[in-house]
Amino acid sequence: MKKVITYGTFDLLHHGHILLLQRAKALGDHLTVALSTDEFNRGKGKDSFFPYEQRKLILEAIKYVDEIIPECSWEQKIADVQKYKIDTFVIGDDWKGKFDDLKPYCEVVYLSRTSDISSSQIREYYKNHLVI
Ligand code: C2G
Repeated sequence: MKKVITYGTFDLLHHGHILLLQRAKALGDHLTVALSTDEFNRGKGKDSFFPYEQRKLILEAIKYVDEIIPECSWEQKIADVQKYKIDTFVIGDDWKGKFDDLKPYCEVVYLSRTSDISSSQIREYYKNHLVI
């Protein structure tokens, strides 16, 4: 069984996230998502709209996702790859090159980011179109 892992916040889930998860799963038989905790998000300078438990519940409903683990730190990736016997690490190419340190441990794949959508765009839209 070929195991794939990816990491992210996956807030305000949109088609960019789905296309990433779909392509990641297509690279193997089992996809683990390491989901950024709320605390780790704050460290990333992100304040997600949905808290961890709700982002996890939403991801669990996605057919491409087989397992969800918490992402609590930048440094956990090598340990995750070894602990979960991961063959392939996948992430969007907005991170291109940033995780090449994983290459001795697993295949590293950067997939093209979907350009026309982002969670911050969605947040901005609702901020400007909020009708009270
Ligand atoms: N993504 C994408 N297209 C978009 C938006 C996001 O392909 N329009 C991808 C990102 O490249 C990433 C995944 O979807 O692979 C999740 O994106 P985010 O939730 O924004 O995650 P990020 O903040 O990039 O966190 O340790 C790695 C970090 O946790 C990654």
